[in-house]
Amino acid sequence: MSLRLLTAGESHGPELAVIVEGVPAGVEVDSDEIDGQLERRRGGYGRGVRSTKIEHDHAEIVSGVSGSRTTGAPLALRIVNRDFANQPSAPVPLTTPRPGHADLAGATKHGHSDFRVVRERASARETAARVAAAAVIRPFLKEFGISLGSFVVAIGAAEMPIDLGRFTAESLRELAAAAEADPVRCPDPAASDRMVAAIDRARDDRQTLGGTFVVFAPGVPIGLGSYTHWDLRLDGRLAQAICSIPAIKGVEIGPGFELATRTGTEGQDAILGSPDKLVRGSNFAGGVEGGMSNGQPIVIRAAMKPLSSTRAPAQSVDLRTGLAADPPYIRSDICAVPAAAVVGEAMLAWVLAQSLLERFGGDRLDLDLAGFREASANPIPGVRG
Ligand code: EPS
Repeated sequence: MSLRLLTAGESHGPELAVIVEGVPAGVEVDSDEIDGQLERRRGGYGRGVRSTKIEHDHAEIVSGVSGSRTTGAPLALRIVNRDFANQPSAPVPLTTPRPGHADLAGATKHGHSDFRVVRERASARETAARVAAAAVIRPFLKEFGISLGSFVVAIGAAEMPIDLGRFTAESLRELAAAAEADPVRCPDPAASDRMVAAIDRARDDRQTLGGTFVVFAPGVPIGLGSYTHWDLRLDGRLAQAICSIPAIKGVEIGPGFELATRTGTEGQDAILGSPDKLVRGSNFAGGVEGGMSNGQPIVIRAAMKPLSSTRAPAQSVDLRTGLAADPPYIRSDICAVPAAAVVGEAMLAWVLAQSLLERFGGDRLDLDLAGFREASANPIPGVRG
């Protein structure tokens, strides 16, 4: 069974629509949990007035649930855009494409002369739909012992020190718990203060800031994904999913870029212990070996570019007049890295759920879990354990 997600809706249209297909029957659905995830995504220091003051995202479940459990039929959800009510009835067309946005390529591709049409769908507002969909599937992952978390590592030049290959499930969970209460979702208080100050400076300078964040998942069973074909490799799928978040320009599995500077021996995660309890000396692989989960926490770092809408002037051309022009400033966030980290969790959840269902599923949660327990009890035929 494959798990599929479709989203529809424009940033300032009446609502976002979500269809989730392929969730096994019997998964608990908690509307408050879904809204809680939406709330996490909406926040973070540096967000603009839209996210902080106008929207109060709520996902209404339209189908696919009976009582409080999934039925196996597609789920439909809707998230109303409160800002729709504030939209002018005759909006001014946008004819000067903004560098860094989808404006120019999107309008050229589809033949639009008003870039607003492109902007409306390209907006990161769409990620609310993804977070709602992932919130539906997170309880399914929990049944298999998989948890998820995230924290912000850098905003602009303000950075917390990390050692990506040495995190344990416990240390990751502690960092994520500390991040939850922090305005920029950074678990290091001194770094967080520097990040907040950097966002304030950027606002004063009419600038925006990007940054990096870590998303992780402990408890992932061995063998999700596959070494047998390129498009089944888990790391490739994870990179695609994370890179599909607007403004993400870099994805690293474990300390991928640092690994490139090491020797083969220095980059290995030693296999230690005995056949009945194998342990690994480190997690430089970020939880993926040979395109498959290896039982270690999945650890990913992603890089987000600074948002391209700046109050400071930008260079462009008004395509009506052909003259050089500063594109109009259209309201934006100063920094959305904390929100992107929450979306990163959603994308990680999604890929893991897809991979789990490919391996164990999935029409019925109880049968999926039975297959999972059997596989866990019989790891490698003929090997002591
Ligand atoms: C976004 C621009 C801002 C953000 C928006 C994403 O909205 P607006 O253009 O209405 O000011 O606040 O994000 C959200 C509303 C959201 O819920 O994430 C953009 O252009 O991508």
